[in-house]
Amino acid sequence: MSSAYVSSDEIRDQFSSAMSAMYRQEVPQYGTLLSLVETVNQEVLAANPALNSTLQKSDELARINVERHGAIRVGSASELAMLRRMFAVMGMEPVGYYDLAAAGVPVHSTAFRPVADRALKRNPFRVFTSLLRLELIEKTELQEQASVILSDRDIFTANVKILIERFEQQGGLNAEDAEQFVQEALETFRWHDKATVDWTTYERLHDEHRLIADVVCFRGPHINHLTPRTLDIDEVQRLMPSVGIDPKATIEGPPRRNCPILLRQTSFKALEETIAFADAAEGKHTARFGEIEQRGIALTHKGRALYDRLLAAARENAPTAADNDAHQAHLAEVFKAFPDDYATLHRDGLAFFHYQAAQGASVAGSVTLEQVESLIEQGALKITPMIYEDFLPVSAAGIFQSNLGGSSHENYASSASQQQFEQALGAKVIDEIELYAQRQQASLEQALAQLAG
Ligand code: OOG
Ligand code: NI
Repeated sequence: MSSAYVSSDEIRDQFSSAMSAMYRQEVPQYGTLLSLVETVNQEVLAANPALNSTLQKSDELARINVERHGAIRVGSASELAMLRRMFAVMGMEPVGYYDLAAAGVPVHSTAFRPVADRALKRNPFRVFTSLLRLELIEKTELQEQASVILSDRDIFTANVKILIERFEQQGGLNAEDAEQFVQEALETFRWHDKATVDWTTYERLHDEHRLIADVVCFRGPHINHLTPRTLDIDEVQRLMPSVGIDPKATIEGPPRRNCPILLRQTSFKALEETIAFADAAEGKHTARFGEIEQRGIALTHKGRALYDRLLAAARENAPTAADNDAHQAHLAEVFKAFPDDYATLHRDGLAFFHYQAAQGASVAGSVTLEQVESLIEQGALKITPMIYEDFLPVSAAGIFQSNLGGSSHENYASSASQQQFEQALGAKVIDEIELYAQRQQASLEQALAQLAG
């Protein structure tokens, strides 16, 4: 009986809160960040009753301080493929392809996340998952050594593999299995302060690229950050030093706007942690940090092209002093070219929306696309922004780089290879823009059917 199974949404919810508890214990400074985010969120809500009631109505207030994403990095195709099956138990599918090699980070990535409206609303938790591209290491001897080390480890517990198979065969897990699954899955993400290699090997891999050492030298792909939602990212960035947290220099993504677009993110710098190497030498490794995010409306291909163009322009003529205030002021100037009201964003086809039929409104017959605009103007059709659920490659590269101790690597010449990534994953990644377009279309059809009522 299928009702005996716990829903994937519920398992994901349990997993994200178990991960949060584990990470707070592992990285106390992350707990400090969570408290700061909560304080600022409460201040914003107190000062903004309209926002408070919108969030309450949409059922979001209760989850306001819950994490929105985390990130891991894995070393091999088989690890990535098993992760895909593990995330599927939690209703998380691979969405989007991100090439970071172009930005000097030898990985390519996807985001495992829920895709349906209802699932996103229940808990949108995502995991940004990167696969190391060993083929980008020029020294073949080092490349081989790294792949031998990786082939020796199993990042999954025996029990979690049994439970994943059971889920696949039965189509669900009962309450007891689901609970055990969450505990066993958590083991994959746990921190290990003992490296699997000796100090010399670590150093050699580290010298090639710090990220390679991080992926290759440990028993598992420790969660390297978690990211709660903030209602005022500028304020949290400003306040971080006052609670003893060292933020990265600038907030990534678009500037502050009336109609927020895409995603803004910032993080605190990764902490130096003591590691015991296999030859008993002691050393330091930096990998783990905390991040915050603030999301806005999802953009169409056209809107995204405009965003990419403006961001590139802003970066090209960036002021040399890269403190956050100067950076934000500069961005705000450049982004004046991006319409900042929902009506225009809709009319110009720059962003994605949800539609609702206004109470009591109705139309006769079928509606053409042009009529949709006038129905909105007349107030018969309401639009609300569809939130961006994905990531941004330039921002992600900025987050990676700020945690690589500033020792930026020159860009890798090799091109993006989505096909190679999908082969490792054992599945295709879902096109994120396609997904927003489908959700918008479904919402429009439903609203029009209601109007035709
Ligand atoms: C992932 C960095 C990217 C984001 O939010 O863009 C990321 C990593 O450091 O492994 O998490
Ligand atoms: Ni992140």
